[in-house]
Amino acid sequence: MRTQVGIVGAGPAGLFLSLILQRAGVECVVLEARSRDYVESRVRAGVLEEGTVALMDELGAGERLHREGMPDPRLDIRFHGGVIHIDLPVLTPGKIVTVYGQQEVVKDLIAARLARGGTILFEAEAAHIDGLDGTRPTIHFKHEGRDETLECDIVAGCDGFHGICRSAIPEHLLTVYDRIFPFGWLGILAEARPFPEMSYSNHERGFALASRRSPKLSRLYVQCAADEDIAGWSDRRIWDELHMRLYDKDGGELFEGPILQRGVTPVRAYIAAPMRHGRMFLAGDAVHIVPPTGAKGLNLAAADVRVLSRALIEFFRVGSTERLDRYSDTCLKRVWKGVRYSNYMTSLLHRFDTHTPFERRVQQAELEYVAGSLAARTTIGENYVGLPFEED
Ligand code: FAS
Ligand code: PHB
Repeated sequence: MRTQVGIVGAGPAGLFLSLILQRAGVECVVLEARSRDYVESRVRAGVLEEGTVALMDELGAGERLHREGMPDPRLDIRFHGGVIHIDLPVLTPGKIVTVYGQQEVVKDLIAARLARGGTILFEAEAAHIDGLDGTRPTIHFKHEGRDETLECDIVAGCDGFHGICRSAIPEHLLTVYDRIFPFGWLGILAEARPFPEMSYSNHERGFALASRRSPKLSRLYVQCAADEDIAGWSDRRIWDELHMRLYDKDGGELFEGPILQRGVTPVRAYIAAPMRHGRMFLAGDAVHIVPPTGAKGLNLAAADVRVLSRALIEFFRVGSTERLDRYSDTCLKRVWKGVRYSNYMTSLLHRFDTHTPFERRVQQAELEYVAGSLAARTTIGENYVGLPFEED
């Protein structure tokens, strides 16, 4: 097989890229290791920035998002001193976020890609890539029991943190920045009336988050050990911890219900630079991971692809590599601001067993400061809704 852009991975990054390129008449093929059912049922992120919603609309894939997604004008931060309201219409006029599950985004993008005759090969696992330092890289992959190759002009590595593209870059050429937090998130999807507001909570027993997926589906998280064995968490224990950590003393706010899905996610910040090697360009989790506290993972993947697609379209239309040569630096500016915000929110809201009494008091003082400062609440608001894109 041959194409102009070989895209490895059908997560948000790969799918957004395929639709933008297809609209611009650039040929591309998406290779996805897992089945369509699998990628469409993976419960992950839930908060879409304004820019990500706009991209869905631009690609004509936003109809269900506007019908089923939940515009969210506020986020609350609970702590022993009370509740901090981050009111977006007041703090970031005209900008809000939309709550809409990542698996729904992936479903809409796959449907749009296939409806327009685009190619996505499912259960097609890329094994290795060669020729990256030339002009005709080749992706070697397995599909339907056969060894296949995809010759292309450009490889887009959108294969997530555990993919193969990043490791195709010689180690000595990559600079890695990494912070592994000493805890994880135990997340559940429950058939229960959700909390009215997106609510993050700092509690002495640990962090908790109350989000949602629909008026009848709750998405809830509690901080747990980084290597937590989920088998040690009965439904009762999960709900009890959520009630306590969300300061739901009389149990009147948090509704319980059947738990449909549960899992433990590590909390980590990871950035590899540069996001390019020869004819291969990395985007999304393939090259950066942000702690989920900032709800930035999916949105940064979309932002990378926004930059990469413009550069690729210019390359194929006029042969210029000027934008491609700037791709990594352009994206890393936004990535590091997303990491900064996610790191700040993670440090503000979680219980660190390694904290000294001094550090614990500073964390409490930070929460009290935010509670009393319009400027601090505005800073959180403007990062939460998504920083403006730096048009270049
Ligand atoms: P993805 O990982 O989504 O997609 C990569 C795709 O490449 C996958 O479909 C994979 O199957 C495929 N692939 C891998 N290797 C391949 C190969 N060799 N050949 C072909 N295909 C291959 N972000 C938030 O903002 N909020 C959250 O609450 C949140 N929760 C998360 C929970 C979990 C368990 C995980 C892992 C991540 C979570 N994230 C969250 C981050 C997440 O949403 C990512 O930021 C988002 O999926 C990034 O999208 P992609 O870069 O497309 O990577
Ligand atoms: C979610 O709804 O899954 C969600 C919301 C906010 C976050 C992380 C995840 O910071």
